[in-house]
Amino acid sequence: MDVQKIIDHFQLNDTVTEAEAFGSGHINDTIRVRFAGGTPDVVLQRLNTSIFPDPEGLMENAVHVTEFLRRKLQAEGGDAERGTLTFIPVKDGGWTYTDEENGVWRACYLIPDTMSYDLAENAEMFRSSGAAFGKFMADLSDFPAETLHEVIPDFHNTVKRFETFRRSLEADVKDRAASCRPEIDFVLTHEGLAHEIVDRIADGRLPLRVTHNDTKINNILMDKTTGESVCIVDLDTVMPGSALYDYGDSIRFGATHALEDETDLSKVDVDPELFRAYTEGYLSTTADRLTDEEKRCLLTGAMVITFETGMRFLTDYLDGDVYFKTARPEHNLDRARTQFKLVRDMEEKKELLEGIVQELC
Ligand code: GN1
Ligand code: MG
Repeated sequence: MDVQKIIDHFQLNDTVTEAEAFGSGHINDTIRVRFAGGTPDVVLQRLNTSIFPDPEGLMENAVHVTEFLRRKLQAEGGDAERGTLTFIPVKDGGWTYTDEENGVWRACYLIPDTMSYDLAENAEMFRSSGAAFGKFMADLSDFPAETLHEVIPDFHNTVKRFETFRRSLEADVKDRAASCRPEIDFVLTHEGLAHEIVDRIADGRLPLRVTHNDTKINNILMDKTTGESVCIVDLDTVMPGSALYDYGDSIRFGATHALEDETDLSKVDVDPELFRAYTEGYLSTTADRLTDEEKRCLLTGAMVITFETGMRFLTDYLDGDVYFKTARPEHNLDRARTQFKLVRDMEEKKELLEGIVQELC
């Protein structure tokens, strides 16, 4: 791939000196680009267009959201340069460049002196990420939701995700079902969980908000020196959704000391202290906005999204690994197993975790 040729289509006029793979996303390809002539480093990404069929719509969302957040940051005297992403326009107009092989590219400036973590280094870092994701939602509370493109319809509709799982199980195109019976049974016996949030949204007990929808801690850039949250990234799935999925997704990914694809399940459990830290941080920026029902359902949100994510990994395993990037044959199955182990652990620690939520609310 000729990175210089791609870069030349963006409003950047400089010579590329280095291009290296960057980050740990499961969907898009990400490259960090350095330049000879003083242009700050750029993050270049090829979007996965089978998952994101409307990349220009996706980019309109991302640009609109970052501009909105930048204005808010400026108004409150924050660091607007580091606090939001700055996307780079394409010379011919728009925000994406399509190459000869139909690869769709977008670019933004890298935010200096920051890094992202796949696991929180300590409770303080996790608390700070909770405050940042909470603030993101709070800042977007007056964003015009009706202008957003729905990039992936029913993204966190757990009931539909369950139906998709069942279809994949029936088709069993790779003959893999026999090798993951315990995981399949886990999903089938937890069908009720799929309804917990979807049904409450449907009958109005829970509100829709503009949410991030992919609140893994590695989607926050942290200051390299202080460990403070600087900027929220990966705005690809910003859409109307439930606050509970955002809160829950952070807990699923970060309130444990194990990676999402850990194969030693004895290491996979929820650490109540990390759970407390995130909840504290999150409520510090959202407590005055969340409804009583949302507060009551926080732990449920964590259980539902963890179940949903495990079910998505297992569905992809049954489908033959066509959605998430994998690095080994049973990668998706390993990921599904960690998620179900976490759900089981949350069930076991339910009283303790509910107690923490109630104490903090
Ligand atoms: C995907 O690409 P990445 O790593 O930001 C996925 C999320 C999952 C996550 C699981 C568009 O996110 O929904 O929760 O993997 N993104 C999409 O790690 O499906
Ligand atoms: Mg993502």
